[in-house]
Amino acid sequence: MSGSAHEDTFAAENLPPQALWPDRRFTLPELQYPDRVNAVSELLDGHLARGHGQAPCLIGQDGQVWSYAETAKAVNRIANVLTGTLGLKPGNRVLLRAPNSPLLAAIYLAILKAGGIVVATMPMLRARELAYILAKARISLAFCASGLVDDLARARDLEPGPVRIVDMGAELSALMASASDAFKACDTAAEDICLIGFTSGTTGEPKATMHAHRDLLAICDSYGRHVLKAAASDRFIGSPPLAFTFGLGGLVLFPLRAGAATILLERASPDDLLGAMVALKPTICFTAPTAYRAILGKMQPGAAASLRICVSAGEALPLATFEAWKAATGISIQDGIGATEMLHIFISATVEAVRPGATGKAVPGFEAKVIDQQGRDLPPGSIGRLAVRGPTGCRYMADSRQSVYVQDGWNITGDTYLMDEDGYFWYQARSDDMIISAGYNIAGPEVEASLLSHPAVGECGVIGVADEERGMIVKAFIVLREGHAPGEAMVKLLQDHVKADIAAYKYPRAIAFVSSLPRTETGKLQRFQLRSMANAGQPGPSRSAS
Ligand code: 3UK
Repeated sequence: MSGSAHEDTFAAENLPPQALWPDRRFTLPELQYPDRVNAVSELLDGHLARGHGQAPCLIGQDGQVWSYAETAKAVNRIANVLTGTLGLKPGNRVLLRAPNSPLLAAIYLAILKAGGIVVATMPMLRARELAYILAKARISLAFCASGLVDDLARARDLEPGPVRIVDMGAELSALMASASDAFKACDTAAEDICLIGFTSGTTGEPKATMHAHRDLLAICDSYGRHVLKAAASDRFIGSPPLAFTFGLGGLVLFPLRAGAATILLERASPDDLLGAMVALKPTICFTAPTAYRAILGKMQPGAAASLRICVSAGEALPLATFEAWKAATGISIQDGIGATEMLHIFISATVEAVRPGATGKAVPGFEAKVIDQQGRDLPPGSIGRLAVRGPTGCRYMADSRQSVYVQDGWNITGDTYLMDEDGYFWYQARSDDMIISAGYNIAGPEVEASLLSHPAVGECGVIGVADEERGMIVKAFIVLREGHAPGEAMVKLLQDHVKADIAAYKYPRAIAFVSSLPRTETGKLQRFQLRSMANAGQPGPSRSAS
């Protein structure tokens, strides 16, 4: 029997029409799942049956360890609370609002196990943004960290429907205390939707992507199994929140699939991450390129000695960051491009084959190609739009933008790429961020990478700004490292550096010095903010020259 287990049919009703779905390909034997599967039975309960119950599973910031057996019991308790007192029916959406922690991961798994649909949100969201999510995903139940309830309560008041908010502190503890630690997983179909992930949209309303139980396993058995190749002895660490699917995969799904341990940090600034690296001896790190760069500036020799694999995603990994990390730690950071729409990484470097500066090759199970504006395949060496397909793919919830992301069964990520003769993919820019200056196409990230290779530059962002003569000119916003002063001399120094490093027409004709760059909660540079700063004639949040 392969019918849905959902009693609440909201998800099925809001999937895009099947004609607009991407082609999903299950080309590897390990991607062939039974029609009925609950991801949590595979990721967690299976380990107990195999006698792995005493192994460490979830580790908190304080170093406190939950074994696989303890995690399974907590998950069962919460699942009983969900289906009992809280009245959860399979298919209901449950909102989560909390920083990463073992308890948050346990609640996440409990919702999946009970057949619910997780809608995890970034802790930084405010009432208005939360209200949008409550309405769009039709949510009536939420779990919230004690310190973050205010904005969620305000969001609820903006909403017509009732929303039960469970405080993850004392309230949940009390509910769990009287719940049984045994729970039989909901008999979900592999295709039952189990998570709705909102994109951290830089333009327009956030899009809601839908993923099924099968998809959670598919990223483990493609990227996880063939690229990451984690062992049960590994200890994962990282900064992305579980609401960002980069974090969900890297800090929950991959470690559990491998029977490994995962360190879940409530506070995960570069300083916190570095502190936890020293104290908790992780072996695999998932974070954004800017975090690797920030940590480098503060690292004592040996601080990262326990690490063996470092994964970077969310933004292109600048060559300068790759090289500096390699020099400091001996480790080649593995870049990988992923997307909320695809759930996780689909093109990645591998340990065996890192080509510095390139993102990498298509992850086993995925296909990737470069196409032109009309959708025709381009030969190696050409620059065009990235198209991918594989076991996962984009399904937006009730959103007309489905037919923009999925064309001819391929997922069009919105990135401009070049594929070389050997099948390595070289990132150029977001397609709508390409700068066209005096007829030349210039990719902002390439100019950023060049600037970052200068010792005075801490962080930078490059955009095109309107120019009468050239149509657009390249403008760089730069955060200088300590001990370097802004001013005309610095502008000239950095311009000359870029001219000597890459084709001279790409050099930034305008430079503004700022104290910080606008970033999303997932660590991405907000180029649209830089553009509006440039349009408003404001050089940036603070001091400036030029
Ligand atoms: C950009 C990259 C160059 C690219 C994500 C890993 O970032 C994730 O998902 P989002 O939906 O953003 C997707 C877009 O981000 N991007 C991501 N990684 C890279 N650009 N090099 C990279 N390595 O524009 C992409 O289309 O926030 C990343 C796993 C899960 C994710 N959701």
